[in-house]
Amino acid sequence: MKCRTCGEKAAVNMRQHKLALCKTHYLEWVPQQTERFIKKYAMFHRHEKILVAVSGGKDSLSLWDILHRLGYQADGLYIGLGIDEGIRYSDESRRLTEQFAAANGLTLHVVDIEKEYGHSIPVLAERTHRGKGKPCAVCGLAKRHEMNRIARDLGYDVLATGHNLDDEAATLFGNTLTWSADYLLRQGPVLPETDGMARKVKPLCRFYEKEMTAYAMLRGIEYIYDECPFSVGSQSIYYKELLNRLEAERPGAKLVFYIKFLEARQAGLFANPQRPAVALSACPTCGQPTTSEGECSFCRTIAKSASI
Ligand code: Q46
Ligand code: ZN
Ligand code: ZN
Repeated sequence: MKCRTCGEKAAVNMRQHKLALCKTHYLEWVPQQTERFIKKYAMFHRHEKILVAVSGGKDSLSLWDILHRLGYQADGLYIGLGIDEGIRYSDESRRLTEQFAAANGLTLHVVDIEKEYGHSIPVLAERTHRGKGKPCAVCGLAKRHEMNRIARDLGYDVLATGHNLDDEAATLFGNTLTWSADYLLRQGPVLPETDGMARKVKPLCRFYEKEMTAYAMLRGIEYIYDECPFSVGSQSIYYKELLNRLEAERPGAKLVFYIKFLEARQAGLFANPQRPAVALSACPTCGQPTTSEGECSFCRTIAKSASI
């Protein structure tokens, strides 16, 4: 295979795009495409301050790297979950994130859940009996809460996460199997800001996971190879495997599934004009918007963990 741009030996062959590129041209193509998606979906402007949620994995570190290379003002946020499971998962992912920030002269904010709220994520989950043996429900709640808190308190305009096409297609597949209209309506490259909640964007949502792996490797980014130990056996991994089987037979199927959904959503397919808007009020403890009458679910979880 030859690079389409220069004719040299290709380093990456993307059957899904019928495109092969050498290392140099691949490392140019990825930021160019990202910039195109940022503009196409109106994610953010040059003057806006971006907070990138970084986990130490290939997607979020690559996203930070790309935004930095494109000249955006992007700082990082690492949330220490306190997950060990015999592989020092959180310690190692934090080390790699800090190493990346230092090597590139970037600003990184670190929030340690245990220091901030008294317990690590696995302990919080255990003490509050949320999540049937897995801490993922509490983890997701805490990550969303902390990302919003830091974005609001430190004055960021937008919060960027490293979700790739495989993540988005798997979520979409799950939501479609159950026709979860509310989730379908909210899923997309941009979730607009609401009172007290930062805008959320996913600049990598149209890149295949393997494209991000290739980017991280060709850029020499050192990232944590292990997935979070609690992700083993999750529904989203199962959906990703199913979609990969489809993709193997029909290259590009995953991308078409996602893009056609975005077009259908844009055309109003999932909007229900009769549905009343959900009323939100400010949590009396943290101030973040919530659908509950009193405290938000995160503050209730923290209060419960302290009372046991
Ligand atoms: S939710 Fe669950 Fe993830 Fe949290 S505990 Fe690990 S697998 S990190 S995306
Ligand atoms: Zn080339
Ligand atoms: Zn709250």
